[in-house]
Amino acid sequence: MNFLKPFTVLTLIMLLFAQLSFAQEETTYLITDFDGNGILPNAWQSYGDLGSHGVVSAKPNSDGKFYEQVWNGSTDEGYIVSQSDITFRLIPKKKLKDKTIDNVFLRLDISCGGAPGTKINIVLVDGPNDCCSNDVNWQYSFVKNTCEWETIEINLAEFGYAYDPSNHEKSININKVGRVKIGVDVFSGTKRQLVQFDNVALVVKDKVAVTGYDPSASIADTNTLKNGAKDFFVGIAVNPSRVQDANYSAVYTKEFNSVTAENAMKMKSIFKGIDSEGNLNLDWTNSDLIVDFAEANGLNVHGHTLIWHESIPDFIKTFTGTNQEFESIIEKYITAVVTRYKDKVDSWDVVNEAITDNSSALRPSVFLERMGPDYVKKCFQYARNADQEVKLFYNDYNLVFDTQKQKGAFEIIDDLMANNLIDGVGYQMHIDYNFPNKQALQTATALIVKRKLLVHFSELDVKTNPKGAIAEFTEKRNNAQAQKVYEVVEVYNAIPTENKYALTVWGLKDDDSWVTPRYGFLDWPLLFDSSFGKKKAYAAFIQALEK
Ligand code: 9MR
Repeated sequence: MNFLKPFTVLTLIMLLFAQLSFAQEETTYLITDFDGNGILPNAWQSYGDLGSHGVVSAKPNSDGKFYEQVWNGSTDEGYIVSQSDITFRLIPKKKLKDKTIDNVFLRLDISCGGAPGTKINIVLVDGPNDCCSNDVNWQYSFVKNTCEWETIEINLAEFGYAYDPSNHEKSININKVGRVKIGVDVFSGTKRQLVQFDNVALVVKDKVAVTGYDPSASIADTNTLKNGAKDFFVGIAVNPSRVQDANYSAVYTKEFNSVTAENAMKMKSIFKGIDSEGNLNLDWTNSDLIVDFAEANGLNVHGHTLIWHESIPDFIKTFTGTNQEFESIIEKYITAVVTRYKDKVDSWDVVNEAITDNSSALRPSVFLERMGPDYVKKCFQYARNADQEVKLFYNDYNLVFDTQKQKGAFEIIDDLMANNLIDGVGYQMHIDYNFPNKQALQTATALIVKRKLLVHFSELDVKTNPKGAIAEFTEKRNNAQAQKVYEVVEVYNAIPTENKYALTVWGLKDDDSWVTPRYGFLDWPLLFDSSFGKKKAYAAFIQALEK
């Protein structure tokens, strides 16, 4: 047993005493302590490798007093979840009836036994199988940076979906906790990684301490988003009609110091045709309006986006010339746009959303088809040739939690870095009020920071009604959204200054958002309500900056 263990046990005893004096506030269920010969209390049923009497020293180096899981990594870097290595399972026998997801916590002692930086997944399985079919698999990922034993406590509400993205919209029904299996799963890695754990418990709290966003704190009207952000831009997605509308432009210029054209700088808006000599017909009306507005008001411009499979004019989709001609047209297009806005646009999303969902492969597109798998690199090279100063970004969605897509994206990014063609990565933050969790945001952000690239949290909006379950914006969702915004801003603000670029909100008012028309459910995803009123999410943004 690790020499630190007695302290952990002591801490637990103290915690138990503390619980006694506040018995009505916290109830610990189903604790399992492997010191006691791995005996499982009646409340737990073991499953899988544990055998019928609790822990078996099935793994090397385990003394049987805590449970140990070892991964002898052989792959490049920790992206792959080894499902076969989920060997620890406890099935609570007792159902936790009438407890909401907000007040049930998983508590456990954990150590990484000598490999700091070990990535850990804890998995909840709500269903009959171990993995995937018919199950709802929820996952909580974090990186353990020190290997001292520590007691961690995770709100079950912070678990995100694991293996099956179609479970994304499902919630954990706490009345089903009786069928939840808890697994600890070690991410693969280049070196041997190890996780040890003990004293696993489900804790039900009557009162949940508020961390993060404080709904009772008021924000002075003189505060603004941009003033709170000391070392990065706070951006807003705009469009031509709104920059000309005094109600909007007043808020844009008061609160924000950077703009992104929501649609006006996409290929479909600018590229109108090709004449018989191969000259491009480009319409700058809308893009100029936005760039001029930014210039007149001293705002930064982030360009969005040169190449995106969803914004292609028909004549490009159906182009009948040779591949060589196609490529030359794309080069001309990128060169023309970047050149026109040289010294005016500070940064470009060069290629947007190039990777297929839940996969590391390039998304099928006319660009891939006509220019080959190197098309991303070619486009970045054209942009770089046109302007050596402008910052070049790769931008995509779900990169925080779609580990396959993340892997594919960083393969591209690493290749671009090797060729000195990229300055930053945009994580589109189209997220939900309860997903992804803060830890996942931090872990994914660290992947950009460690590469010394700029981080753009682009396209922030926080869905409050992803399943269409509510008909009006409830106070509970309002607070939950504010808490999620708080976490996003907190994570962004904590990254080193040299890696910061911008945090961009994808629209001003709830009723302006693309979310409701796209998903067909009424939603309230932004920082301002439909009357330009500041929402709790707005206050949370500022609070997180003041922390
Ligand atoms: O918000 C944009 C919406 O108004 C457009 O109709 C749509 C198609 O051009 O694009 C939306 O913005 C997308 C962004 O450009 C790229 N990431 C996903 C965004 C939401 O769909």
